[in-house]
Amino acid sequence: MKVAVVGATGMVGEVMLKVLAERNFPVTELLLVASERSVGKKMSYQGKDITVIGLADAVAAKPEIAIFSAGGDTSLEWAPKFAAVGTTVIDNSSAWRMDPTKKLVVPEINASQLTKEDKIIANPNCSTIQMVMVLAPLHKKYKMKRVVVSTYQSVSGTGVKAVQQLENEIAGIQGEMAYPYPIGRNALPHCDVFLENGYTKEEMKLAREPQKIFDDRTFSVTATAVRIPTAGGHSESVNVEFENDFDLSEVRKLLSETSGVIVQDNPDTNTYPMPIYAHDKDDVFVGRIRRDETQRNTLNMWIVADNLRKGAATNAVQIGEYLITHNLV
Ligand code: A2P
Ligand code: 11C
Repeated sequence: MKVAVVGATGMVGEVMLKVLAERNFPVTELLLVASERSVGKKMSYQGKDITVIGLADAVAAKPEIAIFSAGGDTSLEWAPKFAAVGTTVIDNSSAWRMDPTKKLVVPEINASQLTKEDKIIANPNCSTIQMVMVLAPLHKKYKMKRVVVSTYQSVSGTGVKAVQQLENEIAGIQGEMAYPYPIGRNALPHCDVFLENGYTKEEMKLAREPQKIFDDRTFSVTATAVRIPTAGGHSESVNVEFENDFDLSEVRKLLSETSGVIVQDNPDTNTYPMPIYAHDKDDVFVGRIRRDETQRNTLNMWIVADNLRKGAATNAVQIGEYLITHNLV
């Protein structure tokens, strides 16, 4: 496969290259693509130096697959140009997610919808992916009615500038600010921009994307998204009300049998998911599984994953693997 990574010099791009190599993705030629600022720069992949190229040259090379993580504007402008030359684009930005003509895919849940005709495929938001990975088997069994989620998101979700802000604050250095306030020793109830309804864009992604992924509008999700001074890994407190009652040991069994989900849940040994443990792992971790004692058929959980891995790069690479193994590219 001739594969292009668009946004190769960015935070997700860097993890993308790591994941492609680790999973032995069948790459015959790798095109590393970034902005004009980076064209000509050399990057290494599996011990080989590759020169970064621009978008127009990448389109002209007609890769079979292009994995985009270069921001929504770049995706909106360039994904259709790749699609027009026959490339299948897997896009990490929010540009195409809610477009009714595009599929929003978490391979473990809904990759079977994909066909050869899907030339632009959307990767969901990081905090959505880790939540739906855990909700999917439970929804199938007990039918969700309503989800209340509060997130504790790492600065890596914002990008390099935010990671730098946190590092500068820790080192006591004055530098450029990615957030309107200090992030060290703080918590900002503000992820992405505010919308007219008073919610942030991140909160609305959590509310809307799961319905599209499950192709089901019979349940609702409400969210509060918070940025905390963690370097890698998003955490979520998730409260789910089901139509049907559940048995806690059956919930744990169902989750432990779910591919890509690891149950870490033992209060006796202080075992629960944490970003420090999920960092650099492809799985989604769930723990603190307990019944909400204030309401019928309702469950509380704590879900953690590496937002740059399953939340972004790993999920995109898994979509690519699905396309190849099912002859869709
Ligand atoms: P560059 O490094 O040349 O700016 P991050 O989200 O970590 O900031 O990374 C964004 C990625 O998207 C980088 O690889 C960046 O390249 C790339 N990028 C940003 N704007 C463009 C653009 N207009 N065209 C192509 N790539 C872009
Ligand atoms: C964050 N979820 O942590 C964001 C990052 O829509 O793909 C990814 C933004 C997106 O702030």
